[in-house]
Amino acid sequence: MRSRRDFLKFSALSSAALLTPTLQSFSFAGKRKGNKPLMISTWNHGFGANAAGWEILENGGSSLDAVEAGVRVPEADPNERSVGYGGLPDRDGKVTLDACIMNHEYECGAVAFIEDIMHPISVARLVMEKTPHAMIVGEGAKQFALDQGFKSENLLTEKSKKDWEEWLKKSEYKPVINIENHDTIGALAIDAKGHIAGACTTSGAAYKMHGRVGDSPLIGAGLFVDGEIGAACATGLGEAVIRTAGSAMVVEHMRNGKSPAEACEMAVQRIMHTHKNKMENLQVGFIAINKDGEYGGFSIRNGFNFAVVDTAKGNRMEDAEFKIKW
Ligand code: SD4
Repeated sequence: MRSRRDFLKFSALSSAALLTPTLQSFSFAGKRKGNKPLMISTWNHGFGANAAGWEILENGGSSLDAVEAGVRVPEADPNERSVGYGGLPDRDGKVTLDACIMNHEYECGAVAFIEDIMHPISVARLVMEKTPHAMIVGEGAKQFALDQGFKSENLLTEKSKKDWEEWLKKSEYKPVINIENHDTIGALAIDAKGHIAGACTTSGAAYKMHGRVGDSPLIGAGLFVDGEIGAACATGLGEAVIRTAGSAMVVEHMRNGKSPAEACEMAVQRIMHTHKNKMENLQVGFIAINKDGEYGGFSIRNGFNFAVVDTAKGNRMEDAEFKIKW
């Protein structure tokens, strides 16, 4: 964690940059080029997600199937404390999940504040494919999932329950983001046909208020796909991403000719500008890909990494570029 001195040092150094209105031309992020098909996924758990997605992509399958299969891996893993089964609960001890998915044809589906369903991403996909709606929340989302044959199951593991009970002793209301290296999983892929898709799923901020929904299930905030341009997804403090329509902004920067990494950096820059009085411990990261198979990631602070898989180099972890050292 940064000391107050570092924080002041950072503030003095960066306030001029944060206040300049010329953010459009301010970019340091490098270019990273993969080849198609390609999949990238957030954080260390992105590695397992990529492995599952890659089985589909290398056999000629669709990017939509790949991202869904990919993010189902951490959703089902009780050791991933920020996604699906085993996710940390809200302050009332309830595990409530948010997810969304989008294909290359501007079709999307989302669920938010859903309980007892291990794979919200697959429910989100069915919202997209089987309903005229884009998003269903809470009890309605659970009912829809049950009607579609999903099982109701307790997602609060003993370990997450213990941690929550420990938290209750102080009940300090500070939604915790980026605990260790486990967080929201966002996955983006481009398949052999050149179709792009994305998926994002999370248990949200640990010990959040009951009913709180973050950016992750919100199309345009946690995820955005434009089949003609590229795709982006976000991780970090959802409120900051919502306030800036983060992922949609990344895609718009790519539309205007920026590389994925540059576009992510510009969105990070915008968040830093709009949150200049709320920067303490603020972390947000984006990953993005474009139609040409370029990809990139950028975060406010160091520590954000993502997995990349393609035929040239296989599955590997890469660090995102960043603006501030913790
Ligand atoms: C949220 N963006 O609910 C999610 C949490 C997250 O890194 O991504 N943390 O705000």
